[in-house]
Parts: sequence; C-alpha cells; structure tokens
Amino acid sequence: MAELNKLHDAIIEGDAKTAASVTEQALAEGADPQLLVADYMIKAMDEVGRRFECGESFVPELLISARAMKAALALVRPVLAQRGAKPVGRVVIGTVKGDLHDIGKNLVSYMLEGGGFEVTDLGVDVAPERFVDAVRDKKADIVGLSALLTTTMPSMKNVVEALKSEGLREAVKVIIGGAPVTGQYARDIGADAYCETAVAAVSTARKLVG
Ligand code: B1M
Repeated sequence: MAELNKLHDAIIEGDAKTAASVTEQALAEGADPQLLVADYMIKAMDEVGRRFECGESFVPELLISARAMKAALALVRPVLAQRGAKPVGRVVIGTVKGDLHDIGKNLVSYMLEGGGFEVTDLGVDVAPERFVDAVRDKKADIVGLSALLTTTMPSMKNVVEALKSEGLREAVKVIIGGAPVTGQYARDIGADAYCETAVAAVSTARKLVG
C-alpha cells in the first residue's frame, strides 16, 4: 500500500519525484483521488503557507512545493475527469488579472471536471475582457474567478462589471474563491456565490445550474 503521509511530506519538502510516485502508486491501488487531494495535498500546502507566513521558509521553498503539488495533481486530474459522464454544465475559469497563483484554481478546475462539468481554463493573469470573450464563445453557464492576493481581488469586480456592460451578466453565474475572498465580498461585487474550497465549488456549481 502507498504510504500517503509520504505524499504530504514530499509536497512540503518540494520532492516532486516522490510526490508523483506515491500518487501514482495510490491511484493504481484504487485510492479515492478526492481524498488524496483533500486529505494530503491541500493539507501539505496549508503547512507550506504556514511556514512561509511565519518566516520559516521563503519564495524558493514555495516554488518547489508548488512544483511537487503540480506533479501530483497532474496524475490525479485524468482520474477525476474520467468520473464525469455527460457534461452537467459549462464553466470558464481563471485566476484574475495580476495574479499568478494557480494551484487552488487548478484544483477547482479539476474537481469541476471530475464533477461532470466541461471546463475551459484560461490560466492565470486573465484580463476581464478575456473572461467575457470566453463566456460568449463557450456559451458558459458559470464563470469561476480565483484570486489569492488582496491587491487582485478588485479585478473580480471588474469582470462582473465587464459582463454587465457586454449584456452577458444575466446569462452566466459568477462564482468566486481564493484565500482572501469572503462571502461578503461576493455580495459586495454582485457575484452569485463564494466558495471556500474546491469541493464546495462543485456543489455550488451544481446548484447554480439547477
Ligand atoms: Co504567494 N502569496 N505570492 N506565491 N502564496 C500568498 C497568497 C500569501 C498569502 C503569502 C503570505 O505572504 N502570507 C501572500 C498574499 C498576501 C495578500 O495579498 N494578502 C502572497 C504573496 C504576497 C505573493 C507575492 C507578492 C510574493 C512576492 O513576490 N513577494 C507573489 C505574487 C505573484 C503574483 O501573483 N503576481 C507570490 C508568489 C507566489 C509563488 C509564485 C511563489 C507561489 C504560487 C505558485 C503557483 O500558484 N503556481 C505562491 C504560493 C504557493 C503562496 C501560498 C504559500 C500558497 C497558495 C496556495 O497554493 N495554496 C500563499 C499563502 C497561503 O495561502 N497560505 C501565498 C494552496 C491552495 C490549494 O489553496 O489557493 O487558497 P488556495 O485555493 C483553495 C481555496 O482558496 C479555494 O479552493 C482551493 C482548494 O480548496 N479556491 C477557490 C481558490 N480559488 C477558488 C476559486 C473558486 C472556488 C474556490 O471558484 C472559482
């Protein structure tokens, strides 16, 4: 049996090779991919964040941990995607302008795919007009916005405003998330929902598409 605590520790230590091999073994043994993400990967990144915040580690450590997390996520993604059958809705998702954090956004994207949504991921540093164009082109039911910096949160409001001025606001639901974001902020900017976690994003998206 794969030793899942090794996955947690490998992400903290930035050991991408071990993170990937433990994930691969666990999946081959039939481990639940959502459990791997929620109980080991996210918890490891929480610890990475805590160490950074209290000055025990610095940006290079963050980067190698992020790389290890991505290596493990890349293996989980196709397994989650296989779970979805007929798309239950279309989602356009991205990290807002000025913001390069993509781990949380990727998790949300993969979980939504696993939950049966067709997801178009625009990546990071996405300008409001790119969200608007993608919503129109993909005929999206939901647009998902992620922000990890207090300085980039206002870009979420800019997306809502851009959707309004292009006459698309009534056609699409807006969900937002990311560590500094709150339910109050969602209400303030006129988004439809705030989701604290990737798992919550799936249940919220399902409710929003009825
Ligand atoms: Co940055 N960073 N970072 N960083 N980084 C934070 C966010 C910070 C809180 C650290 C700190 O100082 N305490 C701080 C922000 C402070 C603030 O604004 N209040 C910060 C800073 C300051 C910066 C830089 C400015 C640092 C610098 O250069 N001096 C810089 C900014 C770059 C930029 O974006 N322009 C920067 C850079 C980086 C790295 C590149 C080194 C790296 C990112 C690597 C990458 O993403 N590819 C990084 C990291 C790793 C972090 C921390 C440590 C971890 C973020 C993370 O991946 N968490 C973070 C500290 C922290 O959060 N404790 C920090 C794990 C992830 C699973 O959680 O993203 O919260 P999270 O996603 C969750 C939920 O929030 C939710 O679901 C996810 C899973 O359940 N969620 C959604 C997220 N999006 C959602 C969307 C939804 C729904 C739910 O619907 C659409």
